[in-house]
Amino acid sequence: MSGSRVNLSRRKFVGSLGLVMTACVLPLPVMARGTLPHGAMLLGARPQGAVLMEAHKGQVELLGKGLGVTDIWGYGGAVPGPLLRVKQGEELKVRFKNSLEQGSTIHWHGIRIDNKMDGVAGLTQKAVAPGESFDYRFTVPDAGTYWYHPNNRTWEQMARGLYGLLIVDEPEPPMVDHDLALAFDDWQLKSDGKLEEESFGAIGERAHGGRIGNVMTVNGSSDMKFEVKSGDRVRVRICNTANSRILELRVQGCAAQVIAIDGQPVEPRAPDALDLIISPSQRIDLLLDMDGEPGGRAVISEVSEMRLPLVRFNLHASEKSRAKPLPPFAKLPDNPLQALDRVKPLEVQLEMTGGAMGGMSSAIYKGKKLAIRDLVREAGMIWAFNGVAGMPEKPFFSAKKGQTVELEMVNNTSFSHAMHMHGHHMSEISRVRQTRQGLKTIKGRPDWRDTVLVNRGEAVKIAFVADNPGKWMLHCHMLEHQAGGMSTWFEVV
Ligand SMILES: [Cu+2]
Repeated sequence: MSGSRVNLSRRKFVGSLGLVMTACVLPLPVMARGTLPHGAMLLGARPQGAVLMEAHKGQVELLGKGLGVTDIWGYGGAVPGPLLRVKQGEELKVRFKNSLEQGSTIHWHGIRIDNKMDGVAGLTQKAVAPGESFDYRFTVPDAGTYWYHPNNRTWEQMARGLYGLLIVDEPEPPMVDHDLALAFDDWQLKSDGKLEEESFGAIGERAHGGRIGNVMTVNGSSDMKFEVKSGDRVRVRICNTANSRILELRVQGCAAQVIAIDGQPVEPRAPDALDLIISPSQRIDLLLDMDGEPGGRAVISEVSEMRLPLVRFNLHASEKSRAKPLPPFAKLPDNPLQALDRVKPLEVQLEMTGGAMGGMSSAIYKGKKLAIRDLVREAGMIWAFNGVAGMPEKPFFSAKKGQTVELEMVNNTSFSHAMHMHGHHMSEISRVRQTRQGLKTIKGRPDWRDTVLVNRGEAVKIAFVADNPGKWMLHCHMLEHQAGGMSTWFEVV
Protein backbone atom coordinates (compact mmCIF):
# COMPACT_ATOMS: atom_id res chain seq x y z
CA MET A 1 0.00 0.00 0.00
CA SER A 2 1.51 3.33 -0.99
CA GLY A 3 2.50 5.79 1.71
CA SER A 4 0.14 8.48 0.44
CA ARG A 5 -2.91 6.39 1.23
CA VAL A 6 -4.47 6.46 4.63
CA ASN A 7 -4.48 3.30 6.66
CA LEU A 8 -7.53 1.14 6.84
CA SER A 9 -9.16 2.61 9.87
CA ARG A 10 -12.41 3.77 11.30
CA ARG A 11 -12.76 7.51 10.79
CA LYS A 12 -14.79 9.91 12.77
CA PHE A 13 -18.09 10.69 11.12
CA VAL A 14 -19.83 13.91 12.03
CA GLY A 15 -22.91 13.78 9.89
CA SER A 16 -21.79 15.62 6.79
CA LEU A 17 -23.80 13.25 4.62
CA GLY A 18 -27.07 14.57 5.93
CA LEU A 19 -29.01 14.07 2.73
CA VAL A 20 -27.92 10.50 2.31
CA MET A 21 -28.49 9.77 5.95
CA THR A 22 -32.01 11.11 5.88
CA ALA A 23 -32.92 9.28 2.75
CA CYS A 24 -31.38 5.95 3.42
CA VAL A 25 -30.34 5.05 6.87
CA LEU A 26 -32.43 6.66 9.53
CA PRO A 27 -33.97 3.85 11.51
CA LEU A 28 -37.59 3.73 10.54
CA PRO A 29 -39.96 4.20 13.43
CA VAL A 30 -41.88 1.19 14.70
CA MET A 31 -43.57 -0.15 11.64
CA ALA A 32 -46.91 -1.80 11.98
CA ARG A 33 -47.92 -4.10 9.18
CA GLY A 34 -48.83 -2.35 5.97
CA THR A 35 -47.49 1.03 7.01
CA LEU A 36 -44.12 0.89 5.31
CA PRO A 37 -43.48 4.22 3.65
CA HIS A 38 -43.35 3.01 0.06
CA GLY A 39 -41.65 5.60 -2.09
CA ALA A 40 -41.46 8.01 0.81
CA MET A 41 -37.70 7.66 0.99
CA LEU A 42 -36.98 8.40 -2.65
CA LEU A 43 -34.72 11.34 -3.31
CA GLY A 44 -35.58 11.98 -6.94
CA ALA A 45 -38.67 13.65 -8.29
CA ARG A 46 -41.28 11.25 -9.62
CA PRO A 47 -42.51 12.71 -12.91
CA GLN A 48 -45.57 10.76 -14.01
CA GLY A 49 -44.89 7.96 -11.61
CA ALA A 50 -41.27 7.50 -12.69
CA VAL A 51 -38.32 8.06 -10.41
CA LEU A 52 -35.72 10.37 -11.91
CA MET A 53 -32.23 9.08 -11.26
CA GLU A 54 -29.48 11.31 -12.52
CA ALA A 55 -25.89 10.13 -12.35
CA HIS A 56 -23.60 13.07 -11.78
CA LYS A 57 -20.55 14.21 -9.89
CA GLY A 58 -20.74 15.02 -6.23
CA GLN A 59 -18.60 15.62 -3.17
CA VAL A 60 -18.71 13.79 0.12
CA GLU A 61 -16.58 13.74 3.24
CA LEU A 62 -16.00 10.02 3.60
CA LEU A 63 -13.30 10.53 6.20
CA GLY A 64 -15.50 12.75 8.37
CA LYS A 65 -16.25 16.46 8.50
CA GLY A 66 -13.23 18.64 7.84
CA LEU A 67 -11.00 15.65 7.09
CA GLY A 68 -11.00 15.93 3.32
CA VAL A 69 -13.46 16.01 0.45
CA THR A 70 -13.85 13.06 -1.92
CA ASP A 71 -15.04 13.73 -5.46
CA ILE A 72 -17.51 10.99 -6.32
CA TRP A 73 -19.92 9.97 -9.02
CA GLY A 74 -23.33 9.17 -7.61
CA TYR A 75 -27.00 8.77 -8.42
CA GLY A 76 -28.30 12.13 -7.30
CA GLY A 77 -24.65 12.95 -6.58
CA ALA A 78 -24.82 10.92 -3.37
CA VAL A 79 -23.28 7.74 -1.96
CA PRO A 80 -25.20 5.53 -1.87
CA GLY A 81 -27.83 6.66 -4.37
CA PRO A 82 -31.47 6.92 -3.32
CA LEU A 83 -32.94 3.94 -1.51
CA LEU A 84 -35.60 2.58 -3.85
CA ARG A 85 -38.48 0.70 -2.30
CA VAL A 86 -41.34 -1.12 -4.00
CA LYS A 87 -43.77 -3.85 -3.08
CA GLN A 88 -43.36 -7.35 -4.51
CA GLY A 89 -45.10 -7.61 -7.89
CA GLU A 90 -45.19 -3.85 -8.40
CA GLU A 91 -43.72 -2.04 -11.35
CA LEU A 92 -40.66 0.14 -10.93
CA LYS A 93 -40.25 3.01 -13.38
CA VAL A 94 -36.95 4.84 -13.42
CA ARG A 95 -35.82 7.52 -15.84
CA PHE A 96 -32.03 7.31 -15.83
CA LYS A 97 -30.24 10.47 -16.90
CA ASN A 98 -26.54 10.21 -17.54
CA SER A 99 -24.80 13.46 -16.63
CA LEU A 100 -21.38 11.85 -16.43
CA GLU A 101 -18.61 12.18 -19.01
CA GLN A 102 -18.72 8.52 -20.04
CA GLY A 103 -21.44 6.07 -21.10
CA SER A 104 -23.32 4.27 -18.34
CA THR A 105 -26.31 2.04 -17.60
CA ILE A 106 -28.20 0.76 -14.57
CA HIS A 107 -28.12 -2.96 -13.84
CA TRP A 108 -30.72 -4.15 -11.32
CA HIS A 109 -28.69 -6.69 -9.43
CA GLY A 110 -30.44 -9.88 -8.37
CA ILE A 111 -33.79 -8.97 -9.90
CA ARG A 112 -35.19 -11.71 -12.15
CA ILE A 113 -35.93 -9.00 -14.65
CA ASP A 114 -37.16 -8.61 -18.22
CA ASN A 115 -33.94 -9.03 -20.25
CA LYS A 116 -34.33 -5.67 -22.04
CA MET A 117 -34.13 -3.94 -18.66
CA ASP A 118 -31.02 -5.74 -17.35
CA GLY A 119 -28.75 -2.79 -18.11
CA VAL A 120 -25.72 -4.57 -19.57
CA ALA A 121 -23.98 -2.28 -22.06
CA GLY A 122 -23.16 -4.18 -25.24
CA LEU A 123 -25.44 -7.12 -24.46
CA THR A 124 -28.94 -5.94 -23.53
CA GLN A 125 -28.67 -2.26 -24.47
CA LYS A 126 -26.28 0.41 -25.72
CA ALA A 127 -24.50 2.40 -23.06
CA VAL A 128 -26.46 5.55 -22.34
CA ALA A 129 -24.28 8.34 -23.74
CA PRO A 130 -23.41 11.45 -21.73
CA GLY A 131 -26.41 13.78 -21.69
CA GLU A 132 -28.82 11.03 -22.75
CA SER A 133 -31.58 9.27 -20.81
CA PHE A 134 -33.00 5.75 -20.69
CA ASP A 135 -36.29 4.58 -19.21
CA TYR A 136 -36.17 1.42 -17.10
CA ARG A 137 -39.55 -0.12 -16.45
CA PHE A 138 -40.06 -3.59 -14.96
CA THR A 139 -41.97 -5.58 -12.37
CA VAL A 140 -40.18 -7.16 -9.43
CA PRO A 141 -41.12 -10.82 -8.95
CA ASP A 142 -39.22 -11.47 -5.72
CA ALA A 143 -39.32 -9.73 -2.35
CA GLY A 144 -36.00 -9.07 -0.66
CA THR A 145 -32.88 -6.94 -0.63
CA TYR A 146 -31.42 -6.00 -4.01
CA TRP A 147 -29.32 -3.20 -5.44
CA TYR A 148 -28.41 -1.30 -8.56
CA HIS A 149 -25.19 -0.18 -10.20
CA PRO A 150 -23.82 0.51 -13.69
CA ASN A 151 -22.72 -2.24 -16.04
CA ASN A 152 -20.31 -0.26 -18.17
CA ARG A 153 -16.75 0.32 -16.96
CA THR A 154 -18.18 -1.01 -13.74
CA TRP A 155 -14.74 -1.28 -12.12
CA GLU A 156 -14.33 2.50 -12.37
CA GLN A 157 -17.92 3.71 -12.03
CA MET A 158 -18.69 1.69 -8.91
CA ALA A 159 -15.35 2.57 -7.30
CA ARG A 160 -16.33 6.22 -7.77
CA GLY A 161 -19.57 5.68 -5.87
CA LEU A 162 -22.29 4.73 -8.37
CA TYR A 163 -24.58 2.31 -6.57
CA GLY A 164 -27.70 2.19 -4.42
CA LEU A 165 -30.00 -0.26 -2.69
CA LEU A 166 -33.41 -1.52 -3.78
CA ILE A 167 -35.80 -3.05 -1.28
CA VAL A 168 -38.71 -5.14 -2.50
CA ASP A 169 -41.17 -5.50 0.35
CA GLU A 170 -43.09 -8.66 1.13
CA PRO A 171 -46.87 -8.28 0.70
CA GLU A 172 -47.10 -8.39 4.49
CA PRO A 173 -43.74 -7.26 5.83
CA PRO A 174 -42.87 -8.85 9.17
CA MET A 175 -43.05 -6.67 12.25
CA VAL A 176 -39.69 -5.19 13.20
CA ASP A 177 -38.83 -2.09 15.17
CA HIS A 178 -36.21 -0.87 12.70
CA ASP A 179 -35.55 -1.82 9.08
CA LEU A 180 -32.09 -0.77 7.92
CA ALA A 181 -30.49 -0.97 4.47
CA LEU A 182 -26.71 -0.73 4.66
CA ALA A 183 -24.18 -0.62 1.82
CA PHE A 184 -20.72 -1.74 2.98
CA ASP A 185 -18.00 -0.33 0.75
CA ASP A 186 -14.28 0.16 0.78
CA TRP A 187 -12.45 2.99 -0.93
CA GLN A 188 -8.91 3.67 -2.02
CA LEU A 189 -8.35 7.16 -0.66
CA LYS A 190 -5.31 9.36 -0.33
CA SER A 191 -4.62 11.05 3.00
CA ASP A 192 -6.43 14.22 1.84
CA GLY A 193 -9.57 12.21 1.12
CA LYS A 194 -9.17 12.28 -2.68
CA LEU A 195 -9.80 9.10 -4.60
CA GLU A 196 -6.72 7.17 -5.65
CA GLU A 197 -7.38 7.48 -9.41
CA GLU A 198 -3.97 6.62 -10.82
CA SER A 199 -4.52 2.91 -10.20
CA PHE A 200 -7.80 2.66 -12.16
CA GLY A 201 -7.37 -0.09 -14.72
CA ALA A 202 -4.00 -1.18 -13.30
CA ILE A 203 -3.11 -4.66 -14.46
CA GLY A 204 -1.63 -5.39 -11.03
CA GLU A 205 -5.06 -5.03 -9.42
CA ARG A 206 -6.71 -7.01 -12.19
CA ALA A 207 -4.20 -9.85 -11.90
CA HIS A 208 -4.42 -10.18 -8.12
CA GLY A 209 -7.31 -9.77 -5.68
CA GLY A 210 -8.78 -6.65 -7.33
CA ARG A 211 -9.08 -3.12 -6.02
CA ILE A 212 -9.04 -3.45 -2.26
CA GLY A 213 -9.72 -0.21 -0.39
CA ASN A 214 -8.10 1.35 2.62
CA VAL A 215 -11.16 3.08 4.11
CA MET A 216 -14.39 1.26 4.82
CA THR A 217 -17.75 2.97 4.93
CA VAL A 218 -21.34 2.02 5.63
CA ASN A 219 -23.71 4.18 3.56
CA GLY A 220 -20.85 6.60 3.05
CA SER A 221 -20.10 6.86 6.77
CA SER A 222 -17.20 5.30 8.63
CA ASP A 223 -18.89 5.64 12.00
CA MET A 224 -22.47 4.38 11.65
CA LYS A 225 -24.49 4.44 14.87
CA PHE A 226 -28.11 3.75 15.71
CA GLU A 227 -30.01 4.46 18.89
CA VAL A 228 -32.17 1.46 19.83
CA LYS A 229 -33.71 -0.01 22.95
CA SER A 230 -33.24 -3.24 24.79
CA GLY A 231 -35.90 -5.60 23.42
CA ASP A 232 -35.93 -4.08 19.91
CA ARG A 233 -36.08 -6.31 16.85
CA VAL A 234 -33.98 -4.93 13.97
CA ARG A 235 -33.84 -6.12 10.37
CA VAL A 236 -30.46 -5.25 8.87
CA ARG A 237 -30.05 -5.63 5.12
CA ILE A 238 -26.35 -5.69 4.30
CA CYS A 239 -25.00 -5.37 0.76
CA ASN A 240 -21.34 -5.68 -0.17
CA THR A 241 -20.86 -2.87 -2.69
CA ALA A 242 -17.05 -3.04 -2.66
CA ASN A 243 -15.28 -3.66 -5.96
CA SER A 244 -13.43 -6.73 -4.77
CA ARG A 245 -13.20 -7.07 -0.99
CA ILE A 246 -14.77 -10.18 0.51
CA LEU A 247 -16.38 -9.03 3.76
CA GLU A 248 -16.03 -11.08 6.89
CA LEU A 249 -18.50 -9.91 9.49
CA ARG A 250 -18.88 -10.48 13.23
CA VAL A 251 -22.01 -9.62 15.18
CA GLN A 252 -21.72 -9.13 18.93
CA GLY A 253 -23.97 -8.01 21.75
CA CYS A 254 -27.32 -9.25 20.41
CA ALA A 255 -29.05 -12.41 19.17
CA ALA A 256 -28.52 -12.63 15.40
CA GLN A 257 -30.28 -14.77 12.82
CA VAL A 258 -29.87 -15.00 9.04
CA ILE A 259 -33.30 -14.61 7.42
CA ALA A 260 -32.43 -14.05 3.74
CA ILE A 261 -29.45 -14.36 1.40
CA ASP A 262 -29.22 -12.42 -1.87
CA GLY A 263 -32.87 -11.49 -1.31
CA GLN A 264 -34.10 -15.08 -0.99
CA PRO A 265 -35.60 -16.18 2.35
CA VAL A 266 -33.89 -18.89 4.41
CA GLU A 267 -35.11 -20.73 7.47
CA PRO A 268 -34.04 -18.37 10.28
CA ARG A 269 -30.81 -19.65 11.80
CA ALA A 270 -27.92 -18.41 13.87
CA PRO A 271 -25.24 -17.40 11.33
CA ASP A 272 -22.15 -19.56 11.08
CA ALA A 273 -18.79 -18.24 9.89
CA LEU A 274 -19.61 -19.10 6.26
CA ASP A 275 -22.86 -17.14 6.37
CA LEU A 276 -20.97 -14.03 7.40
CA ILE A 277 -18.48 -14.18 4.54
CA ILE A 278 -20.12 -11.82 2.07
CA SER A 279 -18.48 -11.63 -1.32
CA PRO A 280 -18.76 -8.59 -3.58
CA SER A 281 -22.40 -7.95 -4.63
CA GLN A 282 -23.93 -10.37 -2.11
CA ARG A 283 -26.59 -9.41 0.41
CA ILE A 284 -27.53 -10.86 3.75
CA ASP A 285 -30.61 -9.97 5.79
CA LEU A 286 -29.95 -10.32 9.50
CA LEU A 287 -32.55 -10.20 12.23
CA LEU A 288 -31.05 -8.76 15.39
CA ASP A 289 -32.87 -9.10 18.69
CA MET A 290 -31.41 -6.58 21.11
CA ASP A 291 -31.27 -8.84 24.15
CA GLY A 292 -28.68 -6.80 26.04
CA GLU A 293 -29.42 -4.75 29.15
CA PRO A 294 -30.30 -1.04 28.80
CA GLY A 295 -27.15 1.04 28.34
CA GLY A 296 -25.41 -1.79 26.49
CA ARG A 297 -24.25 -2.00 22.91
CA ALA A 298 -24.33 -4.31 19.91
CA VAL A 299 -21.75 -4.12 17.12
CA ILE A 300 -21.28 -5.36 13.55
CA SER A 301 -17.57 -5.53 12.78
CA GLU A 302 -15.62 -6.31 9.65
CA VAL A 303 -12.63 -8.53 10.34
CA SER A 304 -11.10 -9.49 6.97
CA GLU A 305 -8.01 -7.37 7.62
CA MET A 306 -8.39 -6.12 11.18
CA ARG A 307 -11.29 -5.80 13.58
CA LEU A 308 -13.22 -2.71 12.46
CA PRO A 309 -16.47 -1.96 14.29
CA LEU A 310 -18.55 -0.51 11.44
CA VAL A 311 -22.10 -0.40 12.80
CA ARG A 312 -22.96 0.28 16.44
CA PHE A 313 -26.31 -0.06 18.12
CA ASN A 314 -26.43 1.93 21.36
CA LEU A 315 -29.13 0.65 23.71
CA HIS A 316 -31.07 3.36 25.54
CA ALA A 317 -29.73 3.91 29.05
CA SER A 318 -32.92 2.94 30.89
CA GLU A 319 -35.87 2.12 28.62
CA LYS A 320 -36.86 -1.28 27.29
CA SER A 321 -39.11 -1.56 24.25
CA ARG A 322 -41.25 -4.37 25.63
CA ALA A 323 -41.73 -6.34 28.81
CA LYS A 324 -41.56 -9.80 27.21
CA PRO A 325 -39.27 -10.95 24.41
CA LEU A 326 -40.91 -11.28 20.96
CA PRO A 327 -41.98 -14.70 19.68
CA PRO A 328 -39.58 -16.56 17.34
CA PHE A 329 -39.30 -15.05 13.87
CA ALA A 330 -41.11 -17.09 11.21
CA LYS A 331 -39.44 -17.71 7.85
CA LEU A 332 -40.21 -15.03 5.28
CA PRO A 333 -42.57 -16.27 2.54
CA ASP A 334 -40.73 -18.01 -0.31
CA ASN A 335 -40.40 -16.18 -3.60
CA PRO A 336 -41.92 -17.78 -6.73
CA LEU A 337 -38.78 -19.62 -7.87
CA GLN A 338 -39.25 -22.75 -9.96
CA ALA A 339 -38.08 -26.02 -8.40
CA LEU A 340 -35.05 -27.70 -9.98
CA ASP A 341 -35.63 -30.71 -12.20
CA ARG A 342 -32.38 -32.64 -12.00
CA VAL A 343 -33.44 -35.69 -14.01
CA LYS A 344 -32.06 -34.52 -17.35
CA PRO A 345 -30.28 -31.23 -16.76
CA LEU A 346 -28.14 -29.38 -19.24
CA GLU A 347 -24.63 -29.95 -17.87
CA VAL A 348 -22.01 -27.26 -18.40
CA GLN A 349 -18.50 -26.85 -17.08
CA LEU A 350 -16.65 -23.59 -16.68
CA GLU A 351 -12.94 -23.61 -15.92
CA MET A 352 -11.36 -20.43 -14.57
CA THR A 353 -7.73 -19.83 -15.45
CA GLY A 354 -5.24 -16.98 -15.41
CA GLY A 355 -4.30 -14.20 -13.04
CA ALA A 356 -1.07 -13.83 -11.14
CA MET A 357 0.52 -17.17 -10.27
CA GLY A 358 -2.01 -18.78 -12.58
CA GLY A 359 0.34 -20.08 -15.26
CA MET A 360 -1.96 -19.21 -18.18
CA SER A 361 0.09 -18.87 -21.38
CA SER A 362 -2.57 -17.75 -23.87
CA ALA A 363 -6.29 -17.19 -24.35
CA ILE A 364 -8.81 -16.47 -27.09
CA TYR A 365 -9.78 -12.80 -27.23
CA LYS A 366 -12.34 -11.58 -29.81
CA GLY A 367 -11.88 -14.84 -31.72
CA LYS A 368 -8.09 -14.60 -31.85
CA LYS A 369 -5.58 -16.60 -29.84
CA LEU A 370 -3.24 -14.25 -28.00
CA ALA A 371 -0.16 -15.05 -25.96
CA ILE A 372 -0.54 -13.81 -22.38
CA ARG A 373 1.80 -10.87 -22.97
CA ASP A 374 -0.28 -9.66 -25.96
CA LEU A 375 -3.52 -10.28 -24.09
CA VAL A 376 -2.35 -7.99 -21.30
CA ARG A 377 -0.96 -5.36 -23.67
CA GLU A 378 -3.77 -5.28 -26.23
CA ALA A 379 -6.81 -5.92 -24.05
CA GLY A 380 -5.76 -5.38 -20.43
CA MET A 381 -6.94 -8.92 -19.78
CA ILE A 382 -5.36 -11.74 -17.84
CA TRP A 383 -8.16 -14.20 -16.99
CA ALA A 384 -10.19 -16.67 -19.03
CA PHE A 385 -13.27 -18.89 -18.79
CA ASN A 386 -12.68 -22.10 -20.75
CA GLY A 387 -9.75 -20.40 -22.47
CA VAL A 388 -11.75 -17.34 -23.60
CA ALA A 389 -11.00 -13.87 -22.19
CA GLY A 390 -13.80 -11.31 -22.10
CA MET A 391 -17.27 -11.39 -23.63
CA PRO A 392 -17.46 -13.88 -26.52
CA GLU A 393 -19.51 -13.19 -29.62
CA LYS A 394 -21.44 -16.45 -29.26
CA PRO A 395 -23.09 -17.52 -26.01
CA PHE A 396 -21.18 -19.74 -23.62
CA PHE A 397 -24.23 -22.02 -23.68
CA SER A 398 -27.86 -21.99 -24.74
CA ALA A 399 -30.63 -23.37 -22.56
CA LYS A 400 -34.24 -23.99 -23.48
CA LYS A 401 -36.73 -22.01 -21.46
CA GLY A 402 -37.66 -24.04 -18.39
CA GLN A 403 -34.62 -26.32 -18.56
CA THR A 404 -32.60 -27.00 -15.42
CA VAL A 405 -28.92 -26.22 -15.91
CA GLU A 406 -26.14 -27.72 -13.81
CA LEU A 407 -23.06 -25.58 -14.05
CA GLU A 408 -19.80 -26.74 -12.53
CA MET A 409 -17.34 -23.91 -11.94
CA VAL A 410 -13.75 -25.06 -11.45
CA ASN A 411 -11.36 -22.52 -10.01
CA ASN A 412 -7.87 -23.31 -11.33
CA THR A 413 -6.46 -19.94 -10.30
CA SER A 414 -4.71 -18.62 -7.20
CA PHE A 415 -7.60 -16.34 -6.18
CA SER A 416 -11.22 -16.60 -5.09
CA HIS A 417 -13.99 -15.50 -7.42
CA ALA A 418 -17.53 -14.27 -6.73
CA MET A 419 -19.50 -15.65 -9.65
CA HIS A 420 -22.66 -13.70 -10.43
CA MET A 421 -25.43 -14.79 -12.76
CA HIS A 422 -27.93 -12.34 -14.22
CA GLY A 423 -31.68 -12.87 -14.49
CA HIS A 424 -31.75 -16.03 -12.36
CA HIS A 425 -31.00 -17.36 -8.89
CA MET A 426 -29.05 -20.56 -8.35
CA SER A 427 -28.56 -23.22 -5.72
CA GLU A 428 -25.25 -24.79 -4.80
CA ILE A 429 -25.46 -28.58 -5.14
CA SER A 430 -21.87 -29.58 -4.44
CA ARG A 431 -18.53 -28.08 -3.46
CA VAL A 432 -15.24 -29.92 -3.47
CA ARG A 433 -11.71 -28.69 -2.83
CA GLN A 434 -8.45 -30.02 -4.21
CA THR A 435 -6.13 -30.86 -1.30
CA ARG A 436 -2.86 -32.75 -0.99
CA GLN A 437 -4.89 -35.70 0.26
CA GLY A 438 -7.17 -35.59 -2.77
CA LEU A 439 -10.64 -34.11 -3.21
CA LYS A 440 -12.37 -32.97 -0.05
CA THR A 441 -16.09 -32.28 0.11
CA ILE A 442 -16.84 -28.90 1.70
CA LYS A 443 -20.06 -28.00 3.42
CA GLY A 444 -22.32 -26.62 0.70
CA ARG A 445 -24.59 -23.60 0.84
CA PRO A 446 -27.75 -24.72 -0.94
CA ASP A 447 -29.76 -21.52 -0.37
CA TRP A 448 -30.88 -19.69 -3.51
CA ARG A 449 -28.51 -16.88 -4.42
CA ASP A 450 -27.37 -14.80 -7.38
CA THR A 451 -23.67 -14.83 -6.49
CA VAL A 452 -21.55 -17.78 -5.39
CA LEU A 453 -18.04 -17.54 -3.99
CA VAL A 454 -15.73 -20.10 -5.61
CA ASN A 455 -12.52 -20.23 -3.60
CA ARG A 456 -9.16 -21.13 -5.12
CA GLY A 457 -8.84 -24.82 -5.81
CA GLU A 458 -12.58 -25.41 -5.49
CA ALA A 459 -15.10 -26.88 -7.89
CA VAL A 460 -18.60 -25.64 -7.16
CA LYS A 461 -21.59 -27.07 -8.93
CA ILE A 462 -24.72 -24.93 -9.02
CA ALA A 463 -28.10 -25.57 -10.56
CA PHE A 464 -30.76 -23.17 -11.76
CA VAL A 465 -33.91 -23.21 -13.83
CA ALA A 466 -33.32 -21.25 -17.04
CA ASP A 467 -36.81 -19.79 -17.09
CA ASN A 468 -36.06 -16.21 -18.08
CA PRO A 469 -35.58 -15.72 -21.84
CA GLY A 470 -32.80 -13.51 -23.12
CA LYS A 471 -29.06 -12.92 -23.03
CA TRP A 472 -27.62 -13.07 -19.54
CA MET A 473 -24.19 -12.27 -18.19
CA LEU A 474 -22.23 -14.68 -16.05
CA HIS A 475 -19.16 -13.06 -14.55
CA CYS A 476 -16.90 -12.60 -11.58
CA HIS A 477 -18.21 -9.71 -9.48
CA MET A 478 -14.73 -8.78 -8.40
CA LEU A 479 -14.86 -5.95 -10.85
CA GLU A 480 -11.18 -5.94 -11.78
CA HIS A 481 -11.46 -9.65 -12.58
CA GLN A 482 -14.56 -9.00 -14.69
CA ALA A 483 -12.71 -6.26 -16.59
CA GLY A 484 -9.64 -8.51 -16.82
CA GLY A 485 -11.47 -11.24 -18.73
CA MET A 486 -13.81 -13.05 -16.33
CA SER A 487 -17.08 -12.39 -18.09
CA THR A 488 -19.23 -14.38 -20.44
CA TRP A 489 -22.91 -14.77 -21.29
CA PHE A 490 -25.50 -17.43 -21.93
CA GLU A 491 -28.88 -17.37 -23.55
CA VAL A 492 -32.27 -18.76 -22.70
CA VAL A 493 -34.43 -19.39 -25.77
CU1 LIG B 1 -12.76 -13.04 -9.61
